[in-house]
Amino acid sequence: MIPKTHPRYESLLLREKIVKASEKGYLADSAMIAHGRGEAFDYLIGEKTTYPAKRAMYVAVAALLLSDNPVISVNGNATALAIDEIIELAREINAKIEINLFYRTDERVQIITSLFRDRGYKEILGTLDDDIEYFTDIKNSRSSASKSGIYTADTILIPLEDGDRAEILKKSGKNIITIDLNPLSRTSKMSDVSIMDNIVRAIPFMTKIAKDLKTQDKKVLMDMVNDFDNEENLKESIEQIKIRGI
Ligand code: PTJ
Repeated sequence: MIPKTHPRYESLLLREKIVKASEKGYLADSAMIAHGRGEAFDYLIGEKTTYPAKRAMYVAVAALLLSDNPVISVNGNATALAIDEIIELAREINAKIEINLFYRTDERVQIITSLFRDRGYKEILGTLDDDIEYFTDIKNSRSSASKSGIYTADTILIPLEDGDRAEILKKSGKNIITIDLNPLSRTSKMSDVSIMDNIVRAIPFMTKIAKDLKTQDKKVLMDMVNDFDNEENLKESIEQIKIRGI
């Protein structure tokens, strides 16, 4: 039991979630390393949502609301840290959710499927019985996607995504939004909108934004998307690390 007075209370709670998920058997072997990397970057930004991240989140939600077939991609870490919040966001923006594992095994897919279905989210995609398509001639799990989900999606939210997989999705012509605490990652650099924030803060904040933006005129949303410069925003995100580090 972690005392609430502990200065690193929130951060330790997240570690506990990751450990429990690992015990349940649905995390990748390297999930804790990925989490630790994220934690280090979060520490550098003071574990708070920065202004450039907020700006990116507004643009991301606008892009998702404008899309015909938006999909939220989930892996082991995202499920462990924010499953309820992801379901809430998906319902708010009318997006699908697809299990998309970098280290895909039937066992992991099965456990994650059950976690979503147990919460009443029956329409989860990327399951063992889903219709799978491949983006490239090389038929491996890196290039696989659900036919009615990521394969035909126009915009995909990919939290904590590996660079190789992000590259395949980008090359297939998708509009890519990432939530990644590392602004220097390949995924952050190649995405159309990169949110340098912790998934546990970003997803609920995006749901709030969606409630607000849903009533906006399409033209306003389109202007938000068109006026956004991801490279510039990432530079500002890196500046935030420098500012807080002084
Ligand atoms: O469940 P799987 O098989 O799909 O595997 C998931 C991991 C995360 C292990 C896999 O995709 C992987 O190896 O990812 P990477 O290449 O380590 O990239 C993960 C990125 O997420 C890193 O840049 C981390 O800094 C970042 N990250 C880690 N935790 C968080 C985070 N970003 C936002 N919020 C976090 N809590």
